[in-house]
Amino acid sequence: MSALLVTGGAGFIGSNFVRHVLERTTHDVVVLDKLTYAGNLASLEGLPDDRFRFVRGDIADAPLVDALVADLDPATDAIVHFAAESHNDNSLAGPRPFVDTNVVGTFVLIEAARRRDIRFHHISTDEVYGDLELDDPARFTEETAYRPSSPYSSTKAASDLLVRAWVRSYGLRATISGCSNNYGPYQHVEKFIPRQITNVLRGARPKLYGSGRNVRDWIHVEDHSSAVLAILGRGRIGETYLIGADGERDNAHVVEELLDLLGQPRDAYDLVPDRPGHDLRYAIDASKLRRETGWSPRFTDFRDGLARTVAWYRANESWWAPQKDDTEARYAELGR
Ligand code: NAD
Ligand code: TDX
Repeated sequence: MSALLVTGGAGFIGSNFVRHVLERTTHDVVVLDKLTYAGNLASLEGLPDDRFRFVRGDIADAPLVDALVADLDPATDAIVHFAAESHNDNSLAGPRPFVDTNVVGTFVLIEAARRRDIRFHHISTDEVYGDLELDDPARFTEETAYRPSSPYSSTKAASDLLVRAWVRSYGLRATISGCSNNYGPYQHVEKFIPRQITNVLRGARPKLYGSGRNVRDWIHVEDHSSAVLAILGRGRIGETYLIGADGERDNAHVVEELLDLLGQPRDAYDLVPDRPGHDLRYAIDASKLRRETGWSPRFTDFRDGLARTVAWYRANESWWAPQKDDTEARYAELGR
């Protein structure tokens, strides 16, 4: 492949993916991003002009999408689709943009891709499978039934089903990946790990929803990027691949580790009212991805990954400070 059209490339995972691709491959990259509250051009600073271009626009804008897709070569190029409204708490407070971007936006992209027969990779989430009991030995596989809980996860599930139908009905050359919770640099401070790090850096206490016992399966964002490249290179058309790095931790454990890394007592956090419908536990079995593509994660030491992430937020206050007050004002309205 020689060029990738990356939607949502100014967001957390998209910007990490773009940097990863430009550093490790010879692909050129065009980013299409609306620059919502979650998109940030500062996350794409310093990229090489001769291989990277940024276009501001909406994935639901069909004429714009068609024009960008017309520049792609079906023999060599691909669309990698990260753009989404991505935050569960926002989806509970106002679901409309989740339907517009995650469902309608994905529809516009796959229509453009199928007309020009462009290879398409759809970025999805483990949340489409709902949740697991804390003591259930099971993990999600590609065969697990869809059972999304939130407006966010239901719109991601809807977009997955559109992609699958376009593969079967129109022969769209697409793959789907469902990843577990990402952490690392350039993540918006509304999300769990950066919210708690930046709270402590500002002298406030971390805020744990409910009991703090909910479990997430953490993966470093660099490992997500390498997995997506592995699927683009070696994944089978029409297939879904789950991406995970065996990183199950409960939220209280994560906060205690962060407090320790930040030089605070491990119990210096507050419990706040729970998120409505809060999924209990996610856990991924990534054996299909490992078996079929040979991928394996590199950031397997979670405490070390957290320490690097803490160091990044310490060193980059100018990146996150502009988001922090608005984000905390939104949480204050929700009582969380
Ligand atoms: P993010 O919210 O940080 O970034 C989303 C980006 O999409 C932003 O730059 C935003 O401006 C852009 N965008 C939003 N609506 C758009 C539109 N209509 N047109 C064009 N651009 C638009 O999200 P993220 O955490 O980086 O997630 C990226 C993708 O990965 C999403 O599809 C998400 O569902 C998926 N995912 C995220 C995680 C995670 O832990 N964060 C885990 C699994 C899957
Ligand atoms: O302040 C907080 N306190 C807290 O206890 C916040 C913001 C979150 N939490 C809890 C809720 C979850 O159990 O931490 C866990 C992680 O929360 P989020 O960062 O909001 O992520 P989650 O809801 O698990 O969804 C994430 O992973 C899957 C991404 O936001 C999604 O885009 C992705 O699909």
